[in-house]
Amino acid sequence: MRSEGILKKYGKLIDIPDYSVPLSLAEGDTPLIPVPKIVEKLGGGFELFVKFEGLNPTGSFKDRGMVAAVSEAVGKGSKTIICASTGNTAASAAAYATRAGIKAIVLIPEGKVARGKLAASAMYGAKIIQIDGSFDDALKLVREITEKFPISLVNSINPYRIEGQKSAAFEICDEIGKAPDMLCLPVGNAGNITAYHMGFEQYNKLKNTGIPTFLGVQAEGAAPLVIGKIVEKPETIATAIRIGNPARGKQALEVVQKTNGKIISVSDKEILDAQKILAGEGIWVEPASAAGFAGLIKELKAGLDLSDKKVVIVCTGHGLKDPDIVEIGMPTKVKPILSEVEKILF
Ligand code: AN7
Repeated sequence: MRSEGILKKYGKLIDIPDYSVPLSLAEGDTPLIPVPKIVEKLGGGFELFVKFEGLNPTGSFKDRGMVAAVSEAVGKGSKTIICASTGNTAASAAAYATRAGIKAIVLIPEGKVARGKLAASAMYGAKIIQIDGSFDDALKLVREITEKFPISLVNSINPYRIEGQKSAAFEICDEIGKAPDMLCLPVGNAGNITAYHMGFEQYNKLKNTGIPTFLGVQAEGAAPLVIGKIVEKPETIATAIRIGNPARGKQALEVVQKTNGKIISVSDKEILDAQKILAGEGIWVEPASAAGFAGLIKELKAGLDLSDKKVVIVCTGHGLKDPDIVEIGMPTKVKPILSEVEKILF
């Protein structure tokens, strides 16, 4: 039941210390939406589902990990949490901190955070600090700050973030009855890909549900795991994954190696095209969240055979997070008279 939140729903399967003070904003239990019309457009012959993580309480998948990390932090007596963020982690940290009655400090890269995310951090009352640098610079700083001061770090290098985030893999198995054959998802700091893999492995040991092949997708201008080296100045319209030095990059590479998968990159145009196709099904996701789907399209074009397979694309954040990326154009304005409206209707 959605109102439980993931800690209550999955109990001991999510390994956080007993001293934790369990929180909930009723995160998790996001829908797995079949998209058969998209499958037809892509040639047919397989099943495709969207795990719409944008329907979490703060509009992104981060809530799953954050509820676990903040529950642990509060349990050990932390009065302040801190994170570096391209926006979604910040919003989530801010929400759970205020829910728990503690403070959140968020460090964001200058000028590149989508408006919906910044607005959320402000509304939830976080202290927002802009860094004249990248996400990677911000992450380095929060590591230094937490070494010096009694403040809890809630980026995905915090193991409890991964513990919570793996619940999405449980849900997918619960819904389909087993793991899908393939899982496609965007990769930024590589926490989510690490968490999904852990979740599928754990469920497989318990329930023999299997493990999917992972397709991790980065944006071309921020694809350190594809080119094999740190990107000093990452650039992409998918600002959520504008990350040049992923903290869990090594684990992400292990995941794709173990599951016979791969990490590829897609262009900003491919990301925006994929975003539009999903919106055409009534599923509006933020640009980064369309990257997994963009990668799947690219692989299909390159000859990937998915016959009779079940594929899940993880859409990590809601489209409302980043309304500025949408070209709206000026709606036609008319007088409030039926005949005037009729003139432009047909
Ligand atoms: C919508 O909020 O890193 O590979 O600071 O917001 O686990 O990092 C966001 C990442 C994908 C990548 N999709 O996940 C942050 C941040 C969305 C995101 C990712 C992010 P990871």
